[in-house]
Amino acid sequence: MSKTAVVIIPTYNERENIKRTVAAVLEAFTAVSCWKMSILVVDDTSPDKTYEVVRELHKQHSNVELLLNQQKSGLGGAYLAGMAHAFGKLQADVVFEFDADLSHDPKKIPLFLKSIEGGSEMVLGTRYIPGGSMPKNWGLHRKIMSVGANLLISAVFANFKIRDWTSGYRAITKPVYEAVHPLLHSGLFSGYTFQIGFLYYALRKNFVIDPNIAYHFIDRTAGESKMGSEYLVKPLMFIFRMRLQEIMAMRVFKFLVVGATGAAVQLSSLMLYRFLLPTFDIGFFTTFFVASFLSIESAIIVNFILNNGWTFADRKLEEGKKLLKFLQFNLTSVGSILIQLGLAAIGEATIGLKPLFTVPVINFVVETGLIFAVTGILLGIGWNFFAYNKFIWKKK
Ligand SMILES: Nc1nc2c(ncn2[C@@H]2O[C@H](COP(=O)(O)OP(=O)(O)O)[C@@H](O)[C@H]2O)c(=O)[nH]1
Ligand SMILES: [Mg+2]
Repeated sequence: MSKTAVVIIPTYNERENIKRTVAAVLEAFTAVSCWKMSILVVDDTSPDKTYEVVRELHKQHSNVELLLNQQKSGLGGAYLAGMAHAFGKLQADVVFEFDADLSHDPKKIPLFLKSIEGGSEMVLGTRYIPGGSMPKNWGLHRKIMSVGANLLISAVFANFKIRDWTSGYRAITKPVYEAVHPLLHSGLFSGYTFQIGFLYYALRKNFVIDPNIAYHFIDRTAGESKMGSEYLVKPLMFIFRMRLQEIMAMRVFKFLVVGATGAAVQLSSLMLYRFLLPTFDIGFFTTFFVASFLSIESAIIVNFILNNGWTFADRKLEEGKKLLKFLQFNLTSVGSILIQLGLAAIGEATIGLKPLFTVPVINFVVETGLIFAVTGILLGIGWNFFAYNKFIWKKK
């Protein structure tokens, strides 16, 4: 049984373009075998009555359909409505995103389908790889903006395999749609945010994505673009918000926040104990050692509670094991102190304490001792993270 693919074309005031676009896509269908191909135009009741032209086309071609929205719902809203209709009533296995202004070369459609036959679950048309390009008539600054924005997105998500995050030429299989569309709603995900957001969630759900169908983006010759520079801020906010959420969910980040909290507790409680202890009249040195010990232990307790409840919440300790693990936790902390002292001792014995250089303006002299201390602290932090993972909150 052959599979079904629906090319979804959202339109808003594309009266001058839609006829040529539909003709070109139908022409491209003739090069496709083994797939049942159709076109679904999603029009938001365009003031220029684009939908009337589509109704005429539907009379001539049984595989050209119109979905008419009563209100303008933006690019994202149009695609979500179109996909629901295509995967539902039209029983599509794959849908295409395709612009009405002939910016996308329909002759590439068979390549997208080939990739899906080869196992891809989502396929991206891409402008910024060999074989693809931006419009010749775009000025240099517009090209730089376009490439720059996409490079920025790659950098923020640390994913340079995807070169074109905003391209509106894509093929999407049903499983991807079903996993991703509940996470999007047209209000928030309009314009480029819809394209970036859809791709972002497909990536996070680990679908097989082929980002390498190169195409030459042709500038529209009729009608107006709906995407102005006002569409830039929302996508930027989206990518930074998502990335921040990811970083804050990362174990290393939580571990560092907890560590810093512990350090703050240690310092402030040290001051408190040194203020309170003299009332017991136990002498200066005893006071000093007891206060130091109590403040370190306070920090350890805070660290233990926060790491157990937050950093390692997914590996929370059983009630019965907590006491033993807490004692082990104290030992790992001793380990980190020993590492720091050991490094300082070795450094002093081999290199010795001497000034290295002076920071200009503030006249701060950097000494080898400072280097030993900083290295020791970093090693101590590394040891703690290793030991927590290895001994205290082991992977289950
Ligand atoms: N149904 C619908 N289509 C839209 C809307 N906004 C844009 N489009 C269509 O989406 C496609 C891409 O829009 P376009 O303005 O060409 O964006 P650009 O290529 O980034 O400049 C075109 O086919 C538009 O007609 C909208 O609000 N509703
Ligand atoms: Mg366009």
